[in-house]
Amino acid sequence: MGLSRRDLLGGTAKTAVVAGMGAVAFAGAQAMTGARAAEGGGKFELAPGELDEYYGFWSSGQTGELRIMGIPSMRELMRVPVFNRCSATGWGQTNESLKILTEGLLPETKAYLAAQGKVTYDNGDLHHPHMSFTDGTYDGRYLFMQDKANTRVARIRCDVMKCDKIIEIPNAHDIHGMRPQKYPRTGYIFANGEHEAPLINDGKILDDPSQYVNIFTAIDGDTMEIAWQVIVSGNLDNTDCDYQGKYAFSTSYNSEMGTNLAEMTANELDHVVVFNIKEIEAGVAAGDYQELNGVKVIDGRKGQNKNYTRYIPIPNSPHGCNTAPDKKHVVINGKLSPTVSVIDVTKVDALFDSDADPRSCIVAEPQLGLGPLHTAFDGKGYAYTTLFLDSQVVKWDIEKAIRAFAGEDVDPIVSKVDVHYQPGHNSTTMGETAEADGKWLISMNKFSKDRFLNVGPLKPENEQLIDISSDEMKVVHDGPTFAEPHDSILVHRSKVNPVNVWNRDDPMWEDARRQAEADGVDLDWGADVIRDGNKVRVYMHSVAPTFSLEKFTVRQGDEVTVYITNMDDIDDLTHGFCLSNFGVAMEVAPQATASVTFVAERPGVHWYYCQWFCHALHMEMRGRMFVEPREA
Ligand code: CUK
Ligand code: CUA
Repeated sequence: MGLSRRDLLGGTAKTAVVAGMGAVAFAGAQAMTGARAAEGGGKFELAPGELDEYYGFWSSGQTGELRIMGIPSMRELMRVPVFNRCSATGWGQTNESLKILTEGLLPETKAYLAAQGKVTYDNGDLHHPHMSFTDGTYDGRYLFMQDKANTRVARIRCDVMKCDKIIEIPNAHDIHGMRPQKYPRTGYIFANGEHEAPLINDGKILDDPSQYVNIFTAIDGDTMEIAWQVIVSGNLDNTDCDYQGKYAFSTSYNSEMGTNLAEMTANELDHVVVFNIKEIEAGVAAGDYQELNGVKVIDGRKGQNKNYTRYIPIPNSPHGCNTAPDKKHVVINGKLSPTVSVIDVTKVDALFDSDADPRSCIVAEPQLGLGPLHTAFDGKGYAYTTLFLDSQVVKWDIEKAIRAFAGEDVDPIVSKVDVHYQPGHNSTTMGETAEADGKWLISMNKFSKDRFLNVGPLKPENEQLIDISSDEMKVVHDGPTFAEPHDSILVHRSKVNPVNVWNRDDPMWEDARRQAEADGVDLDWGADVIRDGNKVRVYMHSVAPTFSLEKFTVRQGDEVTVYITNMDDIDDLTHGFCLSNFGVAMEVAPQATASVTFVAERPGVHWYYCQWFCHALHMEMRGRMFVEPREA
């Protein structure tokens, strides 16, 4: 332990020392050397060996994984499989990952999948990754993310950067907007069901939209259990919450509850739903709910005369919902309206305490340009809104927008910059926390068109790095990404502290630990083959460049489980286990255990090999599985 892989491989000791020292070292002697600087801003291209100042946590859309980027260099650092399958790491194949991918599924989903010969979904549509908060800023514990495709919410542990929980949300359909509670801590994860369906969707009601509903869900981020749900009027798109722990806000582009484009866009005004967290908790405590699929469901629809929700009218089809780091304002992005609507959270109490006009909490509604989708912030009073149709980002002054709304003759728009092309989300460094620092903005553009070498009809997305350190925004870097990230967060590296080596006591392989104990085998240093009827359990450890078993024998038709424990404890010394022609492959990082189960239906000699380059003798790190043919 403590020995760096970099030292082992003969890398320069100096680089390793600098890397370990963190931000302070970079601010000094190394700054600007060999790096390109944006005029007026910080450097954005790092010299070899230099580390980024920020982690970028990226959604991947329908790819279903989470990606970790370095910002400002825009280098992709890692991919963390979540809702997808991963050929490299064995996610979706190892017993450890299958447990996470299956244990949170609803019974009817398991039955549906079983009928397809599957145990879990293969796809996911991950739009919104967000970190857990304590006291209004990131705390480095967890990342949470949703799956629009199959109505799930997942959690990643930031200590190891692996997914540890996935739950399917009952009663709701297609989770889209999702945010963690900012204050006092996370706490709740708020999750929007976007698509309308009957509350009990068993086929008795079909083409009768008057009986469809949408569901807002609060999940306990610590236990990953559902705390409560609220039935709303209209649909739910994006969501965010305040810095007081009192309210969550969700946009609705289909207040009409239409089922086609014309119906969904019919009304001049849609709305934002305000959820009163304390009132909902009190309602649940008082028993004012129905229990559906084991979840307490509150009725927060219009006309209930309850204090669970309020509906604020907003111009046609709002989309993004973004709370400013001033802890006071929430920006609702107009999409079909060229405006954004600014809610003052201190004026929201009045909506619940009296019969105040629900729009009395709107304190600004500046006209910014065509197709405002999402807004980010710099902590200096400025907001940055993407204009999808104009292919621009607009920088505007929140205070001036409020004064203009009150009748003063001031223009809130500071500047605009062209982006390439059609931006959706944007994010700023620490911008969704109270510690927004206003250094960098990422514009996540849906179309790249001519910006990269042509790769055929399917083009990458284009994510652009923009220097926002001065009034004039400067696009300084184009970054292609694949299909298709929606959202990202930019987290200062001081907030994130992953380990280099797993702890042998990690709960990730609890089942393997229990099984080894039952088999009387040492999981750490095992080299054992246990037969249990037609089930065979093979325990091996790996130390570069060998597996502890150079061969083992099973019979055709046996159900074989192979447990591999990587007893190397040097950082970056990952091994793998690939059983060729069996479709079996998995990652085993330092001090981890991973296991995989398959049926040995192929007689003969089959090689297993280490598929993670670990040593000069990595090619030799292999062994044989003998499968004795079934007796005729
Ligand atoms: S949504 Cu994609 S651009 Cu799913 Cu956050 Cu707005
Ligand atoms: Cu072990 Cu390659």
